[in-house]
Amino acid sequence: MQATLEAQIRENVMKWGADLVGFASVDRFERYPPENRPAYAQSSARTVVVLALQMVDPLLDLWLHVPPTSGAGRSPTGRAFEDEILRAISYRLALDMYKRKIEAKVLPYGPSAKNDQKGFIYLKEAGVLAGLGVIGKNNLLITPDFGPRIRLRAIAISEDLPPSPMITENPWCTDCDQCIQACPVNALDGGKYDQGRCLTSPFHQRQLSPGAQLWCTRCTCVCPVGSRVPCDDTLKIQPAFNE
Ligand code: B12
Ligand code: SF4
Ligand code: SF4
Repeated sequence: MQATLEAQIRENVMKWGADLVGFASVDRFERYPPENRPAYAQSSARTVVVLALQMVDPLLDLWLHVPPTSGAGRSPTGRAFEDEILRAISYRLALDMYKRKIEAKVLPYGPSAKNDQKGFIYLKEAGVLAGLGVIGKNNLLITPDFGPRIRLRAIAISEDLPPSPMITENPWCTDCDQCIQACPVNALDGGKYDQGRCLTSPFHQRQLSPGAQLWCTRCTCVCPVGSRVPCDDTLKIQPAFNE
């Protein structure tokens, strides 16, 4: 018996390197403004396939600013090394869909200077809607398998697939505040994420080479949820390129 399309997608993306995959029907995105729904980027979209890659080493979280940083789904301001891995898996999936005569679009990663807030989807929320996890006190998608130590990417396809059941309970955060305590600038105090404060973290944009910066990952490293590999992002090496 031939495996369902859902099972084939699951098997393929895991074989190509994804660590988690979930499916969300486009109607689950109706809570967002039209310009942040999958149909804005692809009018035939029926299902959003959300992929996650485990952050196995904080160094893989490096942001790359060497050219080319735009085009073919890249962010014009740079992209994390892990995002590049996910990008490759996503385009491979899109190509596979094309061979099956299914329309597919790798959804834009984030807001761009040109497009402002239009055309991209909120990936953490897409992860929730595709059943990968819940939003934790650290304001991130936490998954049972890897906690928040993941990065995400999404592909819209023109086929209806059974949506993954959403996780509705968050048993992990109730008696925990490790992320709140670990944040160097108290950006998670009071149960609400403060983007302005987060951006003042001295651990953002640590310049490790002319083309690579490491962003703060404190609130992801400390989270006890999911399987852990050593997640010390303090990097005992001396940054060579700070002024
Ligand atoms: C812009 C951006 C930033 C900006 C601003 C972040 C912000 N939240 O405003 C800055 C540079 C500060 C930043 C920092 C970080 N980011 Co960032 N960022 C993004 C980006 C491009 C857009 C995020 C956005 O604007 N979201 C919309 C706003 C409204 O959401 P929000 O305020 O954060 O949270 C709302 C929701 O969670 C919602 N909500 C709460 N519960 C529920 C439940 C349901 C059911 C739903 C639907 C919604 C919902 O309510 C919250 C308040 O309105 C995304 C990629 C993308 N396309 O999504 C990555 C992304 C969110 N970032 C990511 C990461 C990893 C980080 C950092 C750890 C830095 C790093 N090392 O890369 C920190 C973490 C900060 C934190 N604790 O939130 C990952 C998150 C992975 C994960 N596990 O969730 C993403 C998804 C990128 C990726 N490729 O995977 N980021
Ligand atoms: S560190 Fe604790 S409170 Fe923060 S997201 Fe993880 S489980 Fe929730
Ligand atoms: S990324 Fe760093 S500064 Fe921002 S909320 Fe997390 S721990 Fe705090």
